[in-house]
Amino acid sequence: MIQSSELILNPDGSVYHLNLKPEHIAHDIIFVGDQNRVEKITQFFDSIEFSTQKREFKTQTGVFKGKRITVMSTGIGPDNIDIVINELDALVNIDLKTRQPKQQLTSLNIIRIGTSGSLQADIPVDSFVMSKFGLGLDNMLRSYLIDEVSNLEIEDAFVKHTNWDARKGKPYVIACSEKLEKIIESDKMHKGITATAGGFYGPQGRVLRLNIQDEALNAKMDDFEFGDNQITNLEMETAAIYGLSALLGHNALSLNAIIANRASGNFSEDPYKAVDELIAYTLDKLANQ
Ligand code: R1P
Repeated sequence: MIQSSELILNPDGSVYHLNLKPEHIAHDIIFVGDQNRVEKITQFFDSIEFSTQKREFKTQTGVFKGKRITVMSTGIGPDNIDIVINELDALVNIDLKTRQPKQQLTSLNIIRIGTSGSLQADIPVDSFVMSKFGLGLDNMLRSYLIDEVSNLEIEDAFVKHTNWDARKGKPYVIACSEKLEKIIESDKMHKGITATAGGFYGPQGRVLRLNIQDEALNAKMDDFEFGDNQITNLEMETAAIYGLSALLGHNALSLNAIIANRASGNFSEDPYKAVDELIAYTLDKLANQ
């Protein structure tokens, strides 16, 4: 039995941070970072059966063209992803009354619709990136036993290429769900490795008033190659989503609208438009799979 200090439930039986009970979620789930992006998606739904919000975690479940979908905001960063995916998994794979893991496990389909900065000059603002791999620079996943799901070859090549300082912890690499990749892909999507940082400024090479440990890191990421894969973009959730999903048996795919180009220094003139287009693209693919 999982102790109540380990799997915390609210007085109404919902999971602690997400405020959700098992019946509130669909098995197809869209993650967004920003809580205001949830309704930008569900405004297109035929109906909405459930809404709730606690802190930055806003959830709505409804039906889009006959398909039941849950949309939820994860807030910013891998630490939030640890909360969101563990609590979602508990909703489907732990019996909350007996506090025992279920015998029959359920796989969720999780698609992130995010915003991100491109590292490549030829991936311009307002384009879309699908992450073949997540490259975690954040360490969150290293609290788990990840050897069975992580890609040691890419990790070691990246550590060597960047002369990575071991004091920052070892980067981890996790692949996307091939099943979801096939449903969502098209020639509109750039594909590559998405680097996930544990912060927005120093961890992504931004210098305001503090010196950073490796000023050349973004340039080194820009020219890293592994087979056909380049590091396309930098954001704060993808690798953590891929890692926990792989460990728990869920399918995950991350899509990002590129709103900044870190190589050229450009920022989108209309970042909301790019996100709206990615939302429309993703919903269309999900409905027509
Ligand atoms: C930083 O501004 C946030 O924006 C990006 C980053 O990953 C981080 O969460 O994604 P979202 O727009 O999906 O939140």
